[in-house]
Amino acid sequence: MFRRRDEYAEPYRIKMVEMIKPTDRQTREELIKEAGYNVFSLPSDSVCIDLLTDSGTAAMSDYQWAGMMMGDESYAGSKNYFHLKDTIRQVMGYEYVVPTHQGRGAEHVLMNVFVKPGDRVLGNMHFDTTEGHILLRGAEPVNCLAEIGYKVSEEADFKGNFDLGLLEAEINKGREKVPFILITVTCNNNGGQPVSMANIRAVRSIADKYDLPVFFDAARFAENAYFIRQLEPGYQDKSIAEIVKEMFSYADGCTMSAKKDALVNIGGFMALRKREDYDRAIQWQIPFEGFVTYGGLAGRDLEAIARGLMEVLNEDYLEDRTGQVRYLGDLLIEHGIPIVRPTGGHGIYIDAKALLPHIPRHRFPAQALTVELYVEGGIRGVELGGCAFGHNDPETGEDVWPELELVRLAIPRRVYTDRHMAVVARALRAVRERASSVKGLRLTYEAPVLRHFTARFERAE
Ligand code: P70
Repeated sequence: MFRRRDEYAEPYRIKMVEMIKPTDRQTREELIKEAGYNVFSLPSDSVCIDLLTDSGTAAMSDYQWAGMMMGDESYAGSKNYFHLKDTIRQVMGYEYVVPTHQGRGAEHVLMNVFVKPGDRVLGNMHFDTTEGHILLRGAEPVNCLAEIGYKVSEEADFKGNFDLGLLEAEINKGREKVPFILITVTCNNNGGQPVSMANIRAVRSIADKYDLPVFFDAARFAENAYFIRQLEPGYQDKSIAEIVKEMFSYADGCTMSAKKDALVNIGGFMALRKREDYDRAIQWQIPFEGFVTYGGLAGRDLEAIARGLMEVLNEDYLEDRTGQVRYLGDLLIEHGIPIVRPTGGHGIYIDAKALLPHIPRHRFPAQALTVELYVEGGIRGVELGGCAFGHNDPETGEDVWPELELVRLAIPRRVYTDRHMAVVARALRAVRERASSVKGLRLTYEAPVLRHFTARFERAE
């Protein structure tokens, strides 16, 4: 099913390197305190191994860089836009393309076109920016993830799947309040877990029964397709390109953060099947993102996306990419670190509640672990737990906590080697060994939406 890591080598060689600046523990202690115990506020050159995100952090290929020199920077009708449009038609099967500055720009357009105040947007598990945009429209994000998706230590193949019964029950609470169904591939919040083709197909048939549109949040569509190829019966002899085409055939369009599976440093788009949806989308794109053929991006960025979308379909690349994530996961399991199982497509998710059971939810165990990992090894992960997804209920004044309290180590694409992974594993083992002395954090500042990006903390005694 999956080849061992030492049975194959990286399917690329390295042409340019970026030096990493070493830091000492004392300096890191001072820097993290200054940063309000929030790794988003650290200067990146004080980070040795940066696993904050796999978004916009990929190493582009020589072919993509060559494309950057071919940028047509015309305000209207850039040839790179037409290249991107042709590529998206070929890869995804959608005719209409709305470039945006990044994924959330596409989400903004999608929500403005389809969502009204009081609506309920159903998905397997909405990502935080998606949730933010739904809330900003005065609507409600509703997750219909299958129960197994919340069970961090239980092994199952497609933990990003919808609970189809729950999805239908949610539709039946009021069909007219549901603007569309959103399938996020892979499911970022619970570990980069894939959604099976069978589940996608079933979501489509439920949508047809109620005459609802279906969209993908396609940020990691190629990684999802790779898991389908490896794990789902009937797909072993299909190419990634064929699987991707079938996935997208079940939806009316997608939003995409090109910063993930288009292997670029910036960009996004919305792709649509129907002309009438496109005509409505560009009414929001033009004022917020830019003219229809560039949408906030330079021509050279559009070219790099077009080239990246083809490159990401390469099976050797996807094997190496997901294989490196699994390699780190296996090392952590060996070191006794509780992680979400099985490992997903783009990162490792550590169960902070299990590693730091003495820290209560309101002292942010996952945030505390993120801080400790930085102090220990200069490694930057990100909290996806009570700070990112928790909130204070304005009516009851009570804290509302998400199901999961995770620290994510997202692996940038084609950037780090397996030895970097080994260093990460060693640092985490050191934190685990002194886990009982790790202190929680007190929240001292929070913004009303997407608070994790700018929150500030102090160490609690
Ligand atoms: C990540 C980044 C972005 C994202 C996503 C999905 C499934 C849409 C978007 C928005 C965000 C992030 C999180 C923590 C630290 C840094 C960055 N995900 N849908 O790393 O796309 O960022 O292009 O606006 O995962 O997972 P965009």
